[in-house]
Amino acid sequence: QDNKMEWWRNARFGMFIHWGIYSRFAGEYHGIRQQGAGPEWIMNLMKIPVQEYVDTAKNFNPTKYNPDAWAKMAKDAGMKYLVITTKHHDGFALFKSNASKWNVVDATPYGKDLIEPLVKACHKYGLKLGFYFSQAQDWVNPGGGVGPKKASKGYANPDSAKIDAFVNANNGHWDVAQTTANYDEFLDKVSIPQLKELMTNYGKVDILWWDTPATTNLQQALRLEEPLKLQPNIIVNNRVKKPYERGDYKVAEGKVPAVAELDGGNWEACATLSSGWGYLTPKYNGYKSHESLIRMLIDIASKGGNFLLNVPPTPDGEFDAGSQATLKAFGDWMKKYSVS
Ligand code: JFZ
Repeated sequence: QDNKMEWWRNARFGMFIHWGIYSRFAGEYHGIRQQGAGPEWIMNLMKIPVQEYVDTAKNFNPTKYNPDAWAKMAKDAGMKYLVITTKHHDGFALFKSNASKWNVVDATPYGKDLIEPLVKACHKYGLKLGFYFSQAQDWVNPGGGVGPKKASKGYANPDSAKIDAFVNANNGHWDVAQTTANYDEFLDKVSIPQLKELMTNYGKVDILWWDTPATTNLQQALRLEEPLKLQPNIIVNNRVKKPYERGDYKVAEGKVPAVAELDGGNWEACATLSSGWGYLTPKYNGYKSHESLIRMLIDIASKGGNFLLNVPPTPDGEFDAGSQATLKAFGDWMKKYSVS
């Protein structure tokens, strides 16, 4: 194994954070519950028009954001690294970006970079730092990928028949604003410049976590990987393009592989502690039992993998009571039984 993988191969447990504009919807649009995937998919699955979605950022003001508290809770739970959605599929950057105004500094009243203070907090508590970055899907910046072609299913939008016709005619795009550039232009103007920003402006970055490559081909993947040369020891997962054959480690999602499926390679399993990767309003949320999550960690650790456990912050920037209780249960268990 190369050297840069050493900390990762011993880490075992990390915190995943899905946070963004979708957290404000919390699984509902015009009072109707979103279905079909996690609440971070609401813009796509309910075909929210680009301008309308962008306008909701005027109410994104996470004044309770306390990255020091997040990092401390991760540390106390026994976690060794933290991976945050610097940008999810809705294209909203949680960092200051010169490549697109669709970022927390330019588009919200909060007006401050959310990533920078979290980086500091990770350093303070000795956590390795990972950036999740949706390199291909971007539903706001023109030319971004939109994922599988999915109809609106007729809920929430009075124009749904029209929208579905548009979706079918435009490769899954549901808003004309998404179609004013092609994917290569999007990569050159938005995705690659933002990767450069992430690789330049936050000191040492330990992980880049790619997701849902959509139509990315090898030539495009190589271009996306170029900015990562600015971080010689960075570790990447295997989702930069399909088939998932590039990267330093494999991600198993949702289920832990059986012993017979292990091939000796580096792997990570990710799962969320509640009912969605993004925040859900309490009436829809359900927390997995502490016992089942601790057993999952044991299972993963015993097979040499890492467990990236997702905690969904509220739109105000807090971990809710259910999330905090789960993290505390891990911390208590670690104190009782951990050997290190
Ligand atoms: C992706 C995202 O679409 C989702 O919102 C979340 O961020 C999750 C962690 O990653 O969803 C996926 C990606 C890959 C698989 C399944 C869901 N997969 O390989 O089985």
